[in-house]
Amino acid sequence: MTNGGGMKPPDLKGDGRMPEPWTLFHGVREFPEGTRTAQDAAAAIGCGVGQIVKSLVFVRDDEPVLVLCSGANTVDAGRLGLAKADADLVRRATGFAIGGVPPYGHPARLETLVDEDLLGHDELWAAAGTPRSVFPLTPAELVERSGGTVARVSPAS
Ligand code: 5CA
Repeated sequence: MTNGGGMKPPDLKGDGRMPEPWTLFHGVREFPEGTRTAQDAAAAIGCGVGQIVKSLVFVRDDEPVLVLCSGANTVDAGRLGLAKADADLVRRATGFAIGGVPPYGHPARLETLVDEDLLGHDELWAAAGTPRSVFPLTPAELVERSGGTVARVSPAS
Protein backbone atom coordinates (compact mmCIF):
# COMPACT_ATOMS: atom_id res chain seq x y z
CA MET A 1 0.00 0.00 0.00
CA THR A 2 1.18 3.52 -0.70
CA ASN A 3 0.89 6.42 1.67
CA GLY A 4 0.67 9.32 -0.75
CA GLY A 5 -0.10 12.94 -0.05
CA GLY A 6 1.61 13.05 3.33
CA MET A 7 -1.42 11.59 5.04
CA LYS A 8 -1.03 9.76 8.32
CA PRO A 9 -1.29 5.99 8.16
CA PRO A 10 -4.18 4.34 9.96
CA ASP A 11 -3.53 3.26 13.51
CA LEU A 12 -5.82 0.26 13.56
CA LYS A 13 -3.61 -1.68 15.94
CA GLY A 14 -2.94 1.25 18.25
CA ASP A 15 0.82 1.10 17.68
CA GLY A 16 1.05 3.54 14.78
CA ARG A 17 2.10 0.88 12.30
CA MET A 18 0.56 0.40 8.86
CA PRO A 19 -1.54 -2.78 8.73
CA GLU A 20 -0.65 -5.12 5.88
CA PRO A 21 -3.48 -5.90 3.42
CA TRP A 22 -3.40 -9.61 4.17
CA THR A 23 -4.18 -8.91 7.81
CA LEU A 24 -7.17 -6.82 6.81
CA PHE A 25 -8.93 -8.97 4.23
CA HIS A 26 -9.80 -12.56 5.06
CA GLY A 27 -10.82 -15.27 2.60
CA VAL A 28 -9.56 -13.39 -0.45
CA ARG A 29 -10.47 -15.05 -3.75
CA GLU A 30 -8.67 -14.33 -7.00
CA PHE A 31 -10.50 -14.40 -10.31
CA PRO A 32 -8.27 -14.22 -13.42
CA GLU A 33 -11.30 -13.25 -15.49
CA GLY A 34 -11.56 -10.04 -13.47
CA THR A 35 -13.82 -8.43 -10.89
CA ARG A 36 -13.38 -4.84 -12.05
CA THR A 37 -17.06 -3.93 -11.88
CA ALA A 38 -19.85 -5.04 -9.56
CA GLN A 39 -21.39 -7.04 -12.43
CA ASP A 40 -18.07 -8.75 -13.21
CA ALA A 41 -17.57 -9.56 -9.52
CA ALA A 42 -21.07 -10.99 -9.05
CA ALA A 43 -20.72 -13.14 -12.18
CA ALA A 44 -17.33 -14.47 -11.07
CA ILE A 45 -18.42 -15.18 -7.49
CA GLY A 46 -21.89 -16.45 -8.41
CA CYS A 47 -23.69 -14.10 -6.02
CA GLY A 48 -26.27 -11.37 -6.47
CA VAL A 49 -25.01 -8.00 -7.68
CA GLY A 50 -26.65 -6.44 -4.60
CA GLN A 51 -24.14 -8.34 -2.42
CA ILE A 52 -21.19 -6.57 -4.04
CA VAL A 53 -19.78 -3.60 -2.13
CA LYS A 54 -18.80 -0.79 -4.50
CA SER A 55 -16.19 1.50 -2.88
CA LEU A 56 -16.80 4.86 -4.56
CA VAL A 57 -14.88 8.05 -3.84
CA PHE A 58 -16.58 11.45 -3.97
CA VAL A 59 -15.61 14.95 -2.88
CA ARG A 60 -17.43 17.33 -0.53
CA ASP A 61 -15.89 20.66 0.56
CA ASP A 62 -12.55 19.51 -0.91
CA GLU A 63 -12.54 16.44 1.34
CA PRO A 64 -12.83 12.89 0.00
CA VAL A 65 -15.93 10.95 1.04
CA LEU A 66 -16.12 7.19 0.56
CA VAL A 67 -19.52 5.70 -0.27
CA LEU A 68 -19.83 1.93 0.19
CA CYS A 69 -22.72 1.28 -2.15
CA SER A 70 -24.58 -1.90 -3.05
CA GLY A 71 -23.76 -3.10 -6.54
CA ALA A 72 -27.49 -2.94 -7.24
CA ASN A 73 -27.71 0.79 -6.43
CA THR A 74 -26.48 4.12 -7.73
CA VAL A 75 -25.41 6.99 -5.47
CA ASP A 76 -27.63 10.09 -5.43
CA ALA A 77 -24.62 12.41 -5.41
CA GLY A 78 -26.67 15.59 -5.78
CA ARG A 79 -28.85 14.92 -2.73
CA LEU A 80 -25.76 14.06 -0.65
CA GLY A 81 -23.84 17.14 -1.81
CA LEU A 82 -21.15 14.98 -3.38
CA ALA A 83 -19.14 15.37 -6.58
CA LYS A 84 -17.46 12.41 -8.22
CA ALA A 85 -13.71 12.10 -7.68
CA ASP A 86 -11.33 11.64 -10.60
CA ALA A 87 -9.02 8.65 -10.87
CA ASP A 88 -6.08 10.56 -9.35
CA LEU A 89 -8.00 11.50 -6.23
CA VAL A 90 -9.28 7.93 -5.85
CA ARG A 91 -5.67 6.76 -5.80
CA ARG A 92 -4.50 9.52 -3.41
CA ALA A 93 -7.40 9.11 -0.98
CA THR A 94 -7.42 5.31 -0.84
CA GLY A 95 -3.98 4.16 -1.98
CA PHE A 96 -5.66 1.93 -4.61
CA ALA A 97 -6.62 2.22 -8.27
CA ILE A 98 -10.21 2.21 -9.55
CA GLY A 99 -11.58 -1.29 -9.90
CA GLY A 100 -9.76 -2.61 -6.85
CA VAL A 101 -10.51 -0.07 -4.11
CA PRO A 102 -11.28 -1.89 -0.86
CA PRO A 103 -13.84 -0.58 1.65
CA TYR A 104 -11.22 -0.02 4.38
CA GLY A 105 -7.45 -0.29 4.83
CA HIS A 106 -6.71 3.13 3.36
CA PRO A 107 -3.72 5.31 4.30
CA ALA A 108 -5.94 7.80 6.14
CA ARG A 109 -9.39 7.66 7.59
CA LEU A 110 -12.08 8.80 5.19
CA GLU A 111 -15.56 10.03 5.97
CA THR A 112 -17.56 6.96 5.00
CA LEU A 113 -21.21 6.26 4.23
CA VAL A 114 -22.54 2.69 4.10
CA ASP A 115 -25.54 2.00 1.86
CA GLU A 116 -28.36 0.79 4.12
CA ASP A 117 -29.40 -1.74 1.46
CA LEU A 118 -26.16 -3.67 2.09
CA LEU A 119 -27.49 -4.56 5.54
CA GLY A 120 -30.18 -6.75 3.99
CA HIS A 121 -27.72 -9.51 3.02
CA ASP A 122 -26.01 -12.21 5.10
CA GLU A 123 -22.81 -12.08 3.07
CA LEU A 124 -21.17 -9.29 1.11
CA TRP A 125 -18.14 -9.26 -1.20
CA ALA A 126 -15.77 -6.32 -1.61
CA ALA A 127 -12.64 -5.58 -3.63
CA ALA A 128 -9.42 -6.73 -1.95
CA GLY A 129 -7.12 -4.15 -3.55
CA THR A 130 -6.92 -5.37 -7.15
CA PRO A 131 -9.37 -5.71 -10.07
CA ARG A 132 -9.11 -9.50 -9.78
CA SER A 133 -9.55 -10.07 -6.03
CA VAL A 134 -12.50 -9.95 -3.68
CA PHE A 135 -13.19 -11.03 -0.11
CA PRO A 136 -16.35 -11.87 1.84
CA LEU A 137 -17.58 -10.11 4.93
CA THR A 138 -20.81 -9.53 6.82
CA PRO A 139 -22.62 -6.19 6.90
CA ALA A 140 -21.70 -5.84 10.60
CA GLU A 141 -18.02 -6.34 9.77
CA LEU A 142 -18.26 -3.79 6.96
CA VAL A 143 -19.77 -1.15 9.25
CA GLU A 144 -17.35 -1.83 12.10
CA ARG A 145 -14.15 -1.97 10.05
CA SER A 146 -15.01 0.99 7.82
CA GLY A 147 -16.23 3.11 10.72
CA GLY A 148 -18.93 4.26 8.33
CA THR A 149 -22.35 5.73 8.92
CA VAL A 150 -25.28 3.70 7.61
CA ALA A 151 -27.42 5.87 5.35
CA ARG A 152 -29.68 5.84 2.35
CA VAL A 153 -27.32 6.73 -0.51
CA SER A 154 -29.47 5.93 -3.55
CA PRO A 155 -32.29 8.10 -4.91
CA ALA A 156 -35.53 8.06 -2.91
CA SER A 157 -37.94 5.65 -4.63
N1 5CA B 1 -13.94 -4.57 -8.04
C1 5CA B 1 -15.26 -4.01 -8.25
C2 5CA B 1 -16.30 -4.70 -7.41
S1 5CA B 1 -15.94 -4.76 -5.71
C3 5CA B 1 -15.18 -2.53 -8.00
O1 5CA B 1 -14.19 -2.00 -7.56
N2 5CA B 1 -16.32 -1.86 -8.28
S2 5CA B 1 -16.49 -0.31 -7.94
O2 5CA B 1 -17.82 0.04 -8.37
O3 5CA B 1 -16.19 -0.03 -6.57
O4 5CA B 1 -15.40 0.46 -8.77
C4 5CA B 1 -15.63 0.83 -10.08
C5 5CA B 1 -16.20 2.25 -10.05
O5 5CA B 1 -15.17 3.19 -10.26
C6 5CA B 1 -17.21 2.54 -11.14
O6 5CA B 1 -18.51 2.20 -10.74
C7 5CA B 1 -17.11 4.04 -11.29
O7 5CA B 1 -17.99 4.70 -10.41
C8 5CA B 1 -15.72 4.35 -10.84
N3 5CA B 1 -14.92 4.76 -11.99
C9 5CA B 1 -14.65 4.06 -13.09
N4 5CA B 1 -13.86 4.77 -13.93
C10 5CA B 1 -13.63 5.95 -13.33
C11 5CA B 1 -12.88 7.13 -13.67
N5 5CA B 1 -12.20 7.23 -14.82
N6 5CA B 1 -12.83 8.15 -12.79
C12 5CA B 1 -13.48 8.06 -11.63
N7 5CA B 1 -14.22 7.00 -11.25
C13 5CA B 1 -14.30 5.96 -12.09
